[in-house]
Amino acid sequence: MFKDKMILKFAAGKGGDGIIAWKREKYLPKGGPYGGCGGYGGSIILEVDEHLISLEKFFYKKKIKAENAQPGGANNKTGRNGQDLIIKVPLGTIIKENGNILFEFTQKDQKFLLCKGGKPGKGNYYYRSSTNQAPNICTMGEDGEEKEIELDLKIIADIGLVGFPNAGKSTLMSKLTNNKVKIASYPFTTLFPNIGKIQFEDFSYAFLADIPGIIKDAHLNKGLGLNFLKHIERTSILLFVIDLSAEDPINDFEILENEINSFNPEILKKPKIIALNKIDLSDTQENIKTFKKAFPTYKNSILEISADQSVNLDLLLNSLFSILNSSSLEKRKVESCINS
Ligand SMILES: Nc1nc2c(ncn2[C@@H]2O[C@H](COP(=O)(O)OP(=O)(O)OP(=O)(O)O)[C@@H](O)[C@H]2O)c(=O)[nH]1
Ligand SMILES: [Mg+2]
Repeated sequence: MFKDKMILKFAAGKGGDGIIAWKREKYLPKGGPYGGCGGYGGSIILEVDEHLISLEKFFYKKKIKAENAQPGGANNKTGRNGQDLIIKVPLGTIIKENGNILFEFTQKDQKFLLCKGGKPGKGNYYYRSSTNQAPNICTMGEDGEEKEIELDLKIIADIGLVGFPNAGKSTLMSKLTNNKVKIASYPFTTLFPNIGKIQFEDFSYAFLADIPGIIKDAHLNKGLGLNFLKHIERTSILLFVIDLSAEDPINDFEILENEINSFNPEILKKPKIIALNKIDLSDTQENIKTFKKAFPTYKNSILEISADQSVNLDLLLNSLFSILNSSSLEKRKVESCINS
Protein backbone atom coordinates (compact mmCIF):
# COMPACT_ATOMS: atom_id res chain seq x y z
CA MET A 1 0.00 0.00 0.00
CA PHE A 2 1.52 3.29 -1.11
CA LYS A 3 0.97 6.27 1.24
CA ASP A 4 2.28 9.76 0.62
CA LYS A 5 0.40 11.83 3.18
CA MET A 6 -0.70 11.33 6.77
CA ILE A 7 -1.23 13.03 10.09
CA LEU A 8 0.30 11.54 13.21
CA LYS A 9 0.93 12.49 16.82
CA PHE A 10 4.45 12.28 18.16
CA ALA A 11 5.36 12.52 21.84
CA ALA A 12 8.81 12.57 23.37
CA GLY A 13 9.34 10.77 26.69
CA LYS A 14 8.67 12.43 30.06
CA GLY A 15 11.62 13.42 32.21
CA GLY A 16 12.04 11.30 35.35
CA ASP A 17 10.86 12.75 38.68
CA GLY A 18 13.31 13.77 41.37
CA ILE A 19 12.69 12.11 44.73
CA ILE A 20 12.99 12.87 48.42
CA ALA A 21 15.14 10.39 50.28
CA TRP A 22 17.36 10.47 53.35
CA LYS A 23 20.73 9.04 54.08
CA ARG A 24 20.32 6.40 56.76
CA GLU A 25 23.50 4.71 57.70
CA LYS A 26 24.05 2.73 60.86
CA TYR A 27 26.89 4.82 62.27
CA LEU A 28 25.78 8.16 60.74
CA PRO A 29 22.98 9.31 63.02
CA LYS A 30 22.42 12.71 61.37
CA GLY A 31 21.86 11.39 57.86
CA GLY A 32 21.02 14.02 55.22
CA PRO A 33 19.22 14.50 51.89
CA TYR A 34 19.94 11.69 49.47
CA GLY A 35 17.19 11.78 46.80
CA GLY A 36 18.46 11.61 43.22
CA CYS A 37 17.34 13.43 40.06
CA GLY A 38 15.34 11.78 37.31
CA GLY A 39 16.71 11.02 33.82
CA TYR A 40 16.00 12.85 30.51
CA GLY A 41 13.00 11.68 28.52
CA GLY A 42 13.74 10.06 25.13
CA SER A 43 13.57 12.41 22.13
CA ILE A 44 12.10 11.66 18.70
CA ILE A 45 14.52 12.04 15.81
CA LEU A 46 13.58 11.63 12.17
CA GLU A 47 16.20 10.37 9.74
CA VAL A 48 16.30 9.68 5.99
CA ASP A 49 16.26 6.12 4.70
CA GLU A 50 16.94 6.29 0.96
CA HIS A 51 15.44 2.85 0.44
CA LEU A 52 11.95 3.91 1.53
CA ILE A 53 9.58 5.38 -1.05
CA SER A 54 6.34 5.36 0.91
CA LEU A 55 5.00 6.40 4.30
CA GLU A 56 2.97 3.18 4.58
CA LYS A 57 4.77 1.94 7.70
CA PHE A 58 3.03 4.72 9.65
CA PHE A 59 -0.42 3.85 8.33
CA TYR A 60 -1.72 1.85 11.30
CA LYS A 61 -0.19 4.18 13.87
CA LYS A 62 -2.02 7.05 15.58
CA LYS A 63 0.65 8.13 18.01
CA ILE A 64 4.35 7.45 18.24
CA LYS A 65 5.93 7.87 21.64
CA ALA A 66 9.51 7.79 22.88
CA GLU A 67 10.44 6.21 26.20
CA ASN A 68 9.91 7.97 29.55
CA ALA A 69 12.89 8.36 31.83
CA GLN A 70 13.20 6.64 35.22
CA PRO A 71 12.83 8.63 38.46
CA GLY A 72 15.81 9.31 40.66
CA GLY A 73 16.72 6.76 43.32
CA ALA A 74 17.79 6.77 46.93
CA ASN A 75 21.56 7.08 47.47
CA ASN A 76 21.43 10.10 45.12
CA LYS A 77 21.09 7.84 42.10
CA THR A 78 20.14 9.55 38.82
CA GLY A 79 17.30 7.84 36.97
CA ARG A 80 18.01 6.18 33.62
CA ASN A 81 17.37 8.35 30.51
CA GLY A 82 14.54 7.34 28.21
CA GLN A 83 15.84 5.95 24.92
CA ASP A 84 15.71 8.27 21.90
CA LEU A 85 13.45 7.01 19.15
CA ILE A 86 14.96 7.21 15.66
CA ILE A 87 12.34 7.01 12.95
CA LYS A 88 13.26 6.46 9.32
CA VAL A 89 11.40 8.45 6.66
CA PRO A 90 11.73 8.45 2.86
CA LEU A 91 13.88 11.04 1.11
CA GLY A 92 11.53 13.83 0.02
CA THR A 93 9.39 13.80 3.17
CA ILE A 94 8.12 17.21 4.25
CA ILE A 95 7.32 17.71 7.95
CA LYS A 96 4.50 20.16 8.65
CA GLU A 97 2.89 21.42 11.84
CA ASN A 98 -0.32 23.48 11.55
CA GLY A 99 0.36 23.84 7.83
CA ASN A 100 3.85 25.31 8.39
CA ILE A 101 6.90 23.47 7.10
CA LEU A 102 9.21 22.50 9.96
CA PHE A 103 11.68 20.53 7.87
CA GLU A 104 12.18 19.00 4.44
CA PHE A 105 14.32 15.92 3.87
CA THR A 106 16.08 16.67 0.60
CA GLN A 107 19.41 14.89 1.12
CA LYS A 108 20.48 11.53 2.39
CA ASP A 109 21.91 11.34 5.92
CA GLN A 110 19.75 14.26 7.13
CA LYS A 111 18.35 14.13 10.66
CA PHE A 112 15.77 16.28 12.41
CA LEU A 113 14.99 16.54 16.12
CA LEU A 114 11.19 16.54 16.05
CA CYS A 115 10.25 16.27 19.76
CA LYS A 116 12.66 16.94 22.57
CA GLY A 117 12.55 14.67 25.59
CA GLY A 118 11.35 16.14 28.92
CA LYS A 119 13.88 17.55 31.37
CA PRO A 120 14.46 15.66 34.60
CA GLY A 121 13.08 16.65 37.99
CA LYS A 122 15.53 17.26 40.81
CA GLY A 123 15.91 15.23 43.97
CA ASN A 124 16.31 16.74 47.44
CA TYR A 125 20.07 16.11 47.38
CA TYR A 126 20.28 18.81 44.69
CA TYR A 127 18.65 21.40 46.96
CA ARG A 128 20.98 20.97 49.95
CA SER A 129 22.84 24.16 50.98
CA SER A 130 24.62 25.66 53.95
CA THR A 131 21.35 27.27 55.06
CA ASN A 132 19.16 24.28 54.37
CA GLN A 133 20.84 21.00 55.14
CA ALA A 134 17.66 18.97 55.11
CA PRO A 135 15.58 20.19 52.12
CA ASN A 136 12.30 18.40 51.99
CA ILE A 137 11.61 19.24 48.35
CA CYS A 138 11.94 17.66 44.93
CA THR A 139 10.58 18.51 41.47
CA MET A 140 8.74 16.46 38.88
CA GLY A 141 10.19 15.62 35.50
CA GLU A 142 8.84 17.72 32.60
CA ASP A 143 6.62 16.29 29.91
CA GLY A 144 8.31 15.61 26.57
CA GLU A 145 7.37 17.75 23.56
CA GLU A 146 4.21 16.61 21.82
CA LYS A 147 3.30 17.51 18.26
CA GLU A 148 0.66 16.73 15.69
CA ILE A 149 2.56 16.41 12.45
CA GLU A 150 1.62 16.07 8.81
CA LEU A 151 4.04 13.93 6.85
CA ASP A 152 3.88 14.79 3.17
CA LEU A 153 6.05 12.82 0.76
CA LYS A 154 7.13 14.33 -2.54
CA ILE A 155 9.56 11.91 -4.10
CA ILE A 156 12.87 13.41 -5.15
CA ALA A 157 14.03 12.26 -8.55
CA ASP A 158 15.86 13.86 -11.47
CA ILE A 159 13.54 12.76 -14.26
CA GLY A 160 9.79 12.20 -14.14
CA LEU A 161 7.91 9.96 -16.58
CA VAL A 162 4.48 11.13 -17.71
CA GLY A 163 2.10 9.58 -20.16
CA PHE A 164 -1.21 7.89 -20.74
CA PRO A 165 -1.78 4.44 -19.26
CA ASN A 166 -0.25 1.74 -21.48
CA ALA A 167 2.09 4.20 -23.24
CA GLY A 168 5.14 2.19 -22.16
CA LYS A 169 6.45 4.24 -19.19
CA SER A 170 7.21 1.22 -17.05
CA THR A 171 8.78 -0.61 -19.99
CA LEU A 172 11.09 2.36 -20.44
CA MET A 173 11.78 2.46 -16.70
CA SER A 174 12.77 -1.18 -16.63
CA LYS A 175 15.03 -0.74 -19.70
CA LEU A 176 16.77 2.40 -18.43
CA THR A 177 17.10 1.60 -14.73
CA ASN A 178 17.80 -1.16 -12.25
CA ASN A 179 14.13 -1.24 -11.24
CA LYS A 180 12.27 -3.99 -13.09
CA VAL A 181 8.73 -2.72 -12.53
CA LYS A 182 5.51 -4.43 -13.55
CA ILE A 183 4.57 -4.15 -17.23
CA ALA A 184 1.28 -5.29 -18.76
CA SER A 185 -0.93 -4.64 -21.74
CA TYR A 186 -3.82 -3.25 -19.69
CA PRO A 187 -4.16 0.35 -18.46
CA PHE A 188 -3.25 1.36 -14.90
CA THR A 189 -0.75 -1.40 -14.36
CA THR A 190 1.28 1.05 -12.31
CA LEU A 191 -0.78 2.10 -9.29
CA PHE A 192 1.80 4.05 -7.34
CA PRO A 193 5.13 5.77 -8.04
CA ASN A 194 8.38 3.87 -8.47
CA ILE A 195 11.96 5.04 -8.56
CA GLY A 196 14.88 3.61 -10.51
CA LYS A 197 18.51 4.55 -10.91
CA ILE A 198 19.94 5.32 -14.37
CA GLN A 199 23.64 4.63 -14.59
CA PHE A 200 25.42 6.73 -17.20
CA GLU A 201 28.60 5.66 -18.98
CA ASP A 202 30.78 8.10 -17.05
CA PHE A 203 29.65 6.43 -13.80
CA SER A 204 27.37 9.29 -12.88
CA TYR A 205 23.72 8.48 -12.19
CA ALA A 206 20.25 9.97 -12.00
CA PHE A 207 16.93 8.87 -10.49
CA LEU A 208 13.92 8.29 -12.71
CA ALA A 209 10.38 8.34 -11.27
CA ASP A 210 7.56 6.37 -12.90
CA ILE A 211 4.07 7.51 -11.89
CA PRO A 212 0.62 6.11 -12.75
CA GLY A 213 -0.83 7.04 -16.13
CA ILE A 214 -2.85 10.22 -16.61
CA ILE A 215 -6.05 10.43 -18.63
CA LYS A 216 -8.41 13.17 -19.83
CA ASP A 217 -10.20 14.83 -16.90
CA ALA A 218 -7.78 13.38 -14.38
CA HIS A 219 -8.13 16.79 -12.67
CA LEU A 220 -11.78 15.79 -12.06
CA ASN A 221 -10.48 12.62 -10.43
CA LYS A 222 -10.93 10.45 -13.52
CA GLY A 223 -8.63 7.42 -13.51
CA LEU A 224 -6.23 7.71 -10.63
CA GLY A 225 -6.53 11.51 -10.55
CA LEU A 226 -3.63 13.91 -10.47
CA ASN A 227 -2.35 13.48 -6.92
CA PHE A 228 0.67 11.53 -8.10
CA LEU A 229 1.87 14.53 -10.09
CA LYS A 230 3.30 15.97 -6.89
CA HIS A 231 5.98 13.31 -7.17
CA ILE A 232 7.34 14.89 -10.33
CA GLU A 233 7.09 18.46 -9.04
CA ARG A 234 10.69 18.35 -7.89
CA THR A 235 12.26 16.63 -10.88
CA SER A 236 14.60 18.46 -13.26
CA ILE A 237 13.25 16.94 -16.47
CA LEU A 238 9.87 15.73 -17.72
CA LEU A 239 10.02 12.67 -19.92
CA PHE A 240 6.75 12.32 -21.82
CA VAL A 241 5.98 8.91 -23.26
CA ILE A 242 3.50 8.99 -26.14
CA ASP A 243 2.06 5.83 -27.66
CA LEU A 244 2.38 6.15 -31.44
CA SER A 245 -0.10 3.34 -31.98
CA ALA A 246 -2.83 5.27 -30.11
CA GLU A 247 -5.70 6.77 -32.06
CA ASP A 248 -4.58 10.38 -31.72
CA PRO A 249 -1.08 10.88 -30.21
CA ILE A 250 -1.26 14.65 -30.78
CA ASN A 251 -4.42 14.91 -28.74
CA ASP A 252 -2.92 12.63 -26.07
CA PHE A 253 0.03 14.98 -25.65
CA GLU A 254 -2.24 18.04 -25.48
CA ILE A 255 -4.37 16.34 -22.84
CA LEU A 256 -1.28 15.54 -20.78
CA GLU A 257 -0.10 19.14 -20.95
CA ASN A 258 -3.56 20.45 -19.99
CA GLU A 259 -3.90 18.09 -17.06
CA ILE A 260 -0.45 18.94 -15.73
CA ASN A 261 -1.21 22.61 -16.22
CA SER A 262 -4.37 22.35 -14.12
CA PHE A 263 -2.38 20.70 -11.32
CA ASN A 264 0.61 23.04 -11.31
CA PRO A 265 1.65 25.07 -14.39
CA GLU A 266 5.19 25.41 -12.97
CA ILE A 267 5.82 21.74 -13.78
CA LEU A 268 5.51 22.47 -17.49
CA LYS A 269 8.36 24.97 -17.33
CA LYS A 270 10.84 22.15 -16.82
CA PRO A 271 12.94 20.91 -19.76
CA LYS A 272 11.01 18.23 -21.63
CA ILE A 273 11.80 15.24 -23.74
CA ILE A 274 8.98 13.70 -25.72
CA ALA A 275 9.56 10.03 -26.44
CA LEU A 276 7.32 8.81 -29.25
CA ASN A 277 7.13 5.15 -28.31
CA LYS A 278 6.38 1.89 -30.10
CA ILE A 279 8.03 2.75 -33.46
CA ASP A 280 8.54 -0.98 -33.93
CA LEU A 281 4.83 -1.27 -34.74
CA SER A 282 3.72 -0.80 -38.33
CA ASP A 283 1.94 2.37 -39.49
CA THR A 284 3.58 4.62 -36.94
CA GLN A 285 5.61 6.68 -39.46
CA GLU A 286 2.67 8.85 -40.42
CA ASN A 287 1.95 9.65 -36.76
CA ILE A 288 5.58 10.66 -36.23
CA LYS A 289 5.39 13.10 -39.14
CA THR A 290 2.13 14.70 -38.05
CA PHE A 291 3.24 14.89 -34.44
CA LYS A 292 6.44 16.74 -35.33
CA LYS A 293 4.48 19.06 -37.59
CA ALA A 294 1.98 19.82 -34.83
CA PHE A 295 4.68 20.80 -32.31
CA PRO A 296 7.46 22.59 -34.18
CA THR A 297 8.68 24.27 -30.98
CA TYR A 298 9.49 20.88 -29.52
CA LYS A 299 11.38 19.82 -32.66
CA ASN A 300 14.64 19.25 -30.77
CA SER A 301 12.99 17.51 -27.85
CA ILE A 302 11.20 14.77 -29.76
CA LEU A 303 12.73 11.31 -30.02
CA GLU A 304 11.30 8.25 -31.72
CA ILE A 305 11.91 5.14 -29.67
CA SER A 306 10.84 1.61 -29.03
CA ALA A 307 11.13 0.96 -25.30
CA ASP A 308 10.26 -2.69 -25.81
CA GLN A 309 12.80 -3.28 -28.60
CA SER A 310 15.41 -0.90 -27.13
CA VAL A 311 15.51 1.30 -30.23
CA ASN A 312 17.13 4.75 -29.81
CA LEU A 313 17.43 4.37 -26.04
CA ASP A 314 21.09 5.42 -26.30
CA LEU A 315 19.97 8.68 -27.93
CA LEU A 316 17.44 9.16 -25.17
CA LEU A 317 20.09 8.60 -22.50
CA ASN A 318 22.41 11.10 -24.22
CA SER A 319 19.66 13.74 -24.25
CA LEU A 320 18.86 13.16 -20.57
CA PHE A 321 22.53 13.30 -19.69
CA SER A 322 23.17 16.56 -21.49
CA ILE A 323 20.12 18.28 -19.96
CA LEU A 324 21.08 17.10 -16.48
CA ASN A 325 24.57 18.46 -16.97
CA SER A 326 23.45 21.78 -18.41
CA SER A 327 24.41 24.72 -16.24
CA SER A 328 20.95 26.26 -16.54
CA LEU A 329 19.51 23.74 -14.08
CA GLU A 330 19.32 25.09 -10.59
CA LYS A 331 18.23 21.66 -9.37
CA ARG A 332 20.46 18.92 -8.14
CA LYS A 333 22.94 17.72 -10.73
CA VAL A 334 23.93 14.21 -11.58
CA GLU A 335 26.19 13.10 -8.77
CA SER A 336 29.19 10.90 -9.13
CA CYS A 337 28.44 7.32 -8.15
CA ILE A 338 31.57 7.36 -6.05
CA ASN A 339 29.57 9.40 -3.54
CA SER A 340 26.61 7.07 -3.57
N1 LIG B 1 5.15 -2.87 -29.51
C1 LIG B 1 5.57 -2.23 -28.42
N2 LIG B 1 4.94 -2.41 -27.27
C2 LIG B 1 5.38 -1.74 -26.18
C3 LIG B 1 6.48 -0.87 -26.24
N3 LIG B 1 6.66 -0.36 -25.00
C4 LIG B 1 5.73 -0.88 -24.22
N4 LIG B 1 4.94 -1.74 -24.91
C5 LIG B 1 3.82 -2.52 -24.42
O1 LIG B 1 2.79 -1.66 -24.00
C6 LIG B 1 2.08 -2.22 -22.89
C7 LIG B 1 2.07 -1.23 -21.75
O2 LIG B 1 3.38 -1.05 -21.28
P1 LIG B 1 3.70 -0.49 -19.82
O3 LIG B 1 5.15 -0.25 -19.78
O4 LIG B 1 3.10 -1.35 -18.77
O5 LIG B 1 2.92 0.89 -19.92
P2 LIG B 1 2.71 2.03 -18.80
O6 LIG B 1 2.79 3.32 -19.50
O7 LIG B 1 3.64 1.80 -17.68
O8 LIG B 1 1.21 1.75 -18.37
P3 LIG B 1 0.48 2.06 -16.95
O9 LIG B 1 1.31 1.53 -15.87
O10 LIG B 1 -0.81 1.35 -17.09
O11 LIG B 1 0.29 3.55 -16.90
C8 LIG B 1 2.81 -3.52 -22.56
O12 LIG B 1 2.11 -4.58 -23.17
C9 LIG B 1 4.17 -3.35 -23.20
O13 LIG B 1 4.77 -4.58 -23.55
C10 LIG B 1 7.14 -0.70 -27.50
O14 LIG B 1 8.11 0.03 -27.64
N5 LIG B 1 6.63 -1.41 -28.54
MG1 LIG C 1 3.28 1.36 -15.72
